[in-house]
Order: sequence, then structure tokens, then C-alpha cells
Amino acid sequence: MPIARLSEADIAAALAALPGWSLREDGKAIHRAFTFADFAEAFAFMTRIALHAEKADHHPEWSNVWNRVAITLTTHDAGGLSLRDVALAQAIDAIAPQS
Ligand code: H2B
Repeated sequence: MPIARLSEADIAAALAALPGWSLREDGKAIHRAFTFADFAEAFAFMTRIALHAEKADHHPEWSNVWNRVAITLTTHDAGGLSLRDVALAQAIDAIAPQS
């Protein structure tokens, strides 16, 4: 069964409940940046997300520069945003120590 893409209204509602996350200009992804004390904390955060993502079979696009982690979420199989991205954003916020 194909993964359903969220409507614009669904995306707006999801973002209202995800402070810190922003919609990419093309409307097909959301992104958020996190800053930590140092590389070890940033990488520990990424490790926890990686374990969750593998279990959920839904993976982030991300980059890390020392203490910063920039995360973009989109559903490749749907060509845009789906509920899987909302669920992963919620999980990432729960993992983030400052949230
Ligand atoms: N992650 C993301 N972000 N989007 C996907 O469409 C996706 C994924 N698909 N992780 C999964 C893996 C798929 O390729 C496997 C075969 O289930």
C-alpha cells in the first residue's frame, strides 16, 4: 500500500504541534537544527535517533558539524511529507535533551 502524503492542512496542523520544526520551501520536507555542548553529545543524540529510525524503518536526512546536527525529514517513498515524518519528528524531540 502506498504511503499517503499529508495535505497542506495536515502539514500546518502537524507543524503547529512541533515547535522548532520548519517547512522546507518546496513543502516536501521539514527541518530542525540542534546544538549541543560538544561533538560527543551531538553524536550520542544521533546514535539514539539512528536506533529509533532503524526500528521504525524511517530515516532522517542529516548533517553534523562538531556540536551541531541539522535534520531534514521527508518520506522518499511518498515524494513528500507523511505521518511517518511527524512521528519521527516527535521521537527526535523526545530524544533531544533540551526539549
Ligand atoms: N526513510 C525515509 N525517510 N523515507 C522513506 O521513504 C523510507 C525510509 N523508506 N527508510 C524505507 C526506508 C524503505 O526504503 C524501506 C525499503 O522500507
